Amino acid sequence: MLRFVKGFAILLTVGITACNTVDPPNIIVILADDLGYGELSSYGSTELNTPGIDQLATDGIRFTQGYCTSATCTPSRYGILTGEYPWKNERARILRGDAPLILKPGMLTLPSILNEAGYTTAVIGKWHLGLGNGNVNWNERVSPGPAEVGFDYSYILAATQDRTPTVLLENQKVIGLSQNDPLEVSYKNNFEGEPTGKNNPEMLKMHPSHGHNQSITNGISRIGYQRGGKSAMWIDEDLADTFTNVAVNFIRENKENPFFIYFTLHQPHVPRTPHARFVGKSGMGPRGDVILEADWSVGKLIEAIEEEGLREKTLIVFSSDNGPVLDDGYHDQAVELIGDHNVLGALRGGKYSLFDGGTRVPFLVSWPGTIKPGVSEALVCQLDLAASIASLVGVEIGDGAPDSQDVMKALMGKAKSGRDELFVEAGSKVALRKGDWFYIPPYKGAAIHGSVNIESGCSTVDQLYSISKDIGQKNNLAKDYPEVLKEMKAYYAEHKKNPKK
Ligand code: NG6
Ligand code: CA
Repeated sequence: MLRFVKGFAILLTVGITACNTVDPPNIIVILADDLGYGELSSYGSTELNTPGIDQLATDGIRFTQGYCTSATCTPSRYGILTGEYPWKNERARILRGDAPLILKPGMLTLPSILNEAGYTTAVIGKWHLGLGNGNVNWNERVSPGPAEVGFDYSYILAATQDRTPTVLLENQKVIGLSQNDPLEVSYKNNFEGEPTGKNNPEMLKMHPSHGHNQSITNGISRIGYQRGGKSAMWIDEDLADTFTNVAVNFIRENKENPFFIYFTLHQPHVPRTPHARFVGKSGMGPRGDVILEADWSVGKLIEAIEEEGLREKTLIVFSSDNGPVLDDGYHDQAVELIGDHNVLGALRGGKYSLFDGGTRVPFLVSWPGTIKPGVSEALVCQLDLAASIASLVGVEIGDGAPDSQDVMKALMGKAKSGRDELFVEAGSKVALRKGDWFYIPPYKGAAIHGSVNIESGCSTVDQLYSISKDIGQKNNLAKDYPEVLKEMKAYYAEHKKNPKK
């Protein structure tokens, strides 16, 4: 399926620069977890100061209409790595910590494209795309996993910080495991004698507000059960330092050849556990503090790139896997201490929502010396990274990454527009952005997700919004523009197939 374009191969081997080809830059895709559109200073936040990430806005392009494909994590990440809409894959939904890998081994993926182009590829941070075949023995190498879908190196948190197993894996082996204390994981039943958040609240330093009352690690109860593996359990407060150090080392060790890092931050997803250095720094409690911690982490990566003299040879993309949420299951004062911080900017909705707040996210692309800094209104999606980067490095993807569009010109600031249309999803529900219009079909379901207090976007009637005139999606124009509505519905019916149930 992959075909390595000859010109680029020559370029690599002979080391000459063809006039219409670029030297392959290192590529780093940084993904925050649940960071909203309004949370960076560069996107208008007056309450949080994010100089680390903002460097990428200053020396790169800040996209105002950059999207992920889904308002939750697993499907959104599926979209980035495969270039396929997550609603086409029944299994691309929020996964348990013991779920099997939902990518097919050997399939074309963003890292496999770069592998083909001679890059050394790594994923460092949160994975949440499943591991193994469904019956994992955590005490052996877990396979298939990142290596089987194009990553040469992996250092990952298996699912989410709030799900078992609460261990890290390096190259698909649990780190720090002792043979005498094997790790077992279950999402059905607790293991006999093991404490839980539900039965042993006295052991908790952070209490759940909904769910999250099963196995306890480090004074925090999670979703899912586990037993054993005590020597391998992570300390939440150290995760940021660990992932940052691993990424910095990877950069230093691979500086001679092109590399790709998919650096997936675990912040500000729950449980929010800032290192002591960041506690109290935001004035917003743990949620704000971990955003500052994530910002530090990104700053450290950029610093390492600069120290190695690689800044002009490195393309960095920063984005978020879905929109923001305040109370996502723990009492951590995210709601109480939010003050004037506007997580959404002018958008409506948030994580889990069909409205723009679910999927319109910070989106920065920086490559000093090659990309001229600026602000772009082009419609671009993380889904497009696969085809765009393939075109940049000269790999033909044939019928792989089927929904990914080559928008490299827009990403480089050389075109004002990106893609013309985009389907976004929340759970099993899908909406359509086309041109300036945003269409949400009628859906049954509560208008507000009760536990998180976020508008779902569900309504029993058709919804049609003009994004340029109504960024907050307040005025439903379905009745005023029957012709547009008809066109949107027709396009939707024609292209949105294989629905998830
Ligand atoms: C939800 C969890 C939420 C979060 C989410 C996944 C409960 C009550 N809520 O089911 O806390 O873990 O799944 O988030 O358990 S995501 O960003 O990884 O998609
Ligand atoms: Ca997420």
